[in-house]
Amino acid sequence: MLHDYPNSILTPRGRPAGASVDSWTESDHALMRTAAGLAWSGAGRTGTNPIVGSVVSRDGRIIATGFHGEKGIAHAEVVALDAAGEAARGATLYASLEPCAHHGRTPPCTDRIIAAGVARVVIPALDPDERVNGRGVALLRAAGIQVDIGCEAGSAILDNLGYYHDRLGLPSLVTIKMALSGDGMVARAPGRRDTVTGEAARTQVHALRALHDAVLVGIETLLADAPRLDCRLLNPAPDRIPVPVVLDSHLRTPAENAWSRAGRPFIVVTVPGPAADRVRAIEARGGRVFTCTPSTHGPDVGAAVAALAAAGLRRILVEGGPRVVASLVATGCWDAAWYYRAPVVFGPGGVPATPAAAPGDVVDRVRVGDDERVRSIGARPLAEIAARVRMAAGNGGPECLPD
Ligand code: AOF
Ligand code: ZN
Repeated sequence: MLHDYPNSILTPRGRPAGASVDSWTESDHALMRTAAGLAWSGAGRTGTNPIVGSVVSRDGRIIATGFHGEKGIAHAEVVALDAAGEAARGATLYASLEPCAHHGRTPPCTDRIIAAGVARVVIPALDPDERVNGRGVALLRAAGIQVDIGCEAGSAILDNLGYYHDRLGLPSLVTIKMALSGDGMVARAPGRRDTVTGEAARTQVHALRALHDAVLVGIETLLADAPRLDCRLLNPAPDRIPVPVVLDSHLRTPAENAWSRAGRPFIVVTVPGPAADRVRAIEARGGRVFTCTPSTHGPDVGAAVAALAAAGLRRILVEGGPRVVASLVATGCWDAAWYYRAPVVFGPGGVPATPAAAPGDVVDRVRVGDDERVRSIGARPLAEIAARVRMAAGNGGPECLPD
């Protein structure tokens, strides 16, 4: 059994009708996971909106599915209900976010769900958007629909963590991604570039990149791997790709690199007193140089995250190397970790991942192709999100959270 504290912290207590918190069925879990998985088809095309997926089901079987494909167009629930047609009457609707209750670019999903005659709605957690935040649930319940909250909550919140950060006014999102071998190595030897995970995991990482504003690596990773840090495996392509960022105290970043050749802007974060000719060379090729306070090894990562936020880059994905990740974890400056472990052995000469396992509270563990993905959440977002959702719950919204 997984350690499921983050999935349970947002679980409802004393729901008015139907199941208690302990009685999510395997089918509820599976269908919610399907809805959440569908949401990723919109990654990188929903702008500041969340990614949302939805499933209409009867007797545990899927009748129709939908996802929010693009900012400004139909929401996931509406797509799924359109596809279901009359079959939605009396069915259960799973949505990976609380259905909206407001007129935005599209009419409220709650109206559509009520009109369709859905009998039960299952969601992981409330929408933190203040226009919704419990109102969706209240409207559905007032129309006699059974609404069950909390299924796969931790996983759904992790999928949309950047959105939760934005809407709750939390500081920058720092996500750590690590790809490691079965024996905990990121490469077979120092300075080497080794493919670790399979195609499915790599594609998923490209979708994860599409949900971030910047992808950050240390200079050693840049010099060893020359990573492109783009989203080329996604089809259709996202609206925009994240800005590559390198932590580099001695400005060893080649001005001529994969990003400058592709005409992509990039950022080099260094420490005070950089060599003026190096700065000029980097700037001439479309790079920007940020100067931040130093720490033991290179620029202070917390200061780098703050400098990126000041430049409008608030969702940061950190893709290595081990030293950068270790310093983020040591300083508590991280929110989520995605660890992909591949079934290969690199041996004792390899470069160890640090930390060797996902830090913090494990939220979920799934197979992605031949690899295993373990996701965890840090104390910062968990405490904040739980507190904020609890506040909304006490404010005329649904009863929702354990004390
Ligand atoms: C849902 N299902 O699929 C999505 C929701 O700009 P708009 O009109 O699309 O509204 C965006 C807000 O709607 C967003 O902040 C969030 O509250 C909700 N997004 N809700 O029921 C969806 N994408
Ligand atoms: Zn909606």
